[in-house]
Amino acid sequence: MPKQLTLYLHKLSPYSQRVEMALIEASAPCKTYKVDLQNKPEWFTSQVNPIGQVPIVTYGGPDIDPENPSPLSAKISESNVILEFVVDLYPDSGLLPKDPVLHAKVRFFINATTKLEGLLHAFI
Ligand SMILES: N[C@@H](CCC(=O)N[C@@H](CS)C(=O)NCC(=O)O)C(=O)O
Repeated sequence: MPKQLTLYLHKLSPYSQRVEMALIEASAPCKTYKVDLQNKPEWFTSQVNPIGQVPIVTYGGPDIDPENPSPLSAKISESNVILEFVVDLYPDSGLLPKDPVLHAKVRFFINATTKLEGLLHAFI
C-alpha cells in the first residue's frame, strides 16, 4: 500500500506541470490540490511551504484533507528534487533510464532546461 502523496500545484506553473506529468507517467496514486497563488491560504505557508511556492508534495502521514496537512508528512519542494523523489519511489517507471549513458543524457537535458529557465526569468 503506497503512502499518501499530495501534490500542491498551479495549473499554469511549468514547475508544477513537470511534476504532475512525472506522477502521471509513473502511474503514481496521488491527490492534487490547486493553490491560488494570488490569494494563498494561510495554512499553505504555515503548514506546507514557508516560502509559499508550488510545486510541493507531502508524502506519508495520515491520508487527510490537503487543506489540513499533517505535521507527520514529509514536505518535499523544488521541482527537480521532487522529480528525483518520484524516480526513487517508482524506479521501474522508466522516467530515468537505467543505462548510464542514457541516464547522463537525461540529466544533461534537465540541467540545460533549468539553465534556460534562468535566462527566461531574466526577460520577464
Ligand atoms: N525553483 C522552483 C521554482 C518554483 C516557482 O517559481 N514556483 C512559482 C510558480 S511557477 C510560485 O510558486 N510562485 C509563487 C510565489 O513565489 O509566491 C521549482 O523548480 O520548483
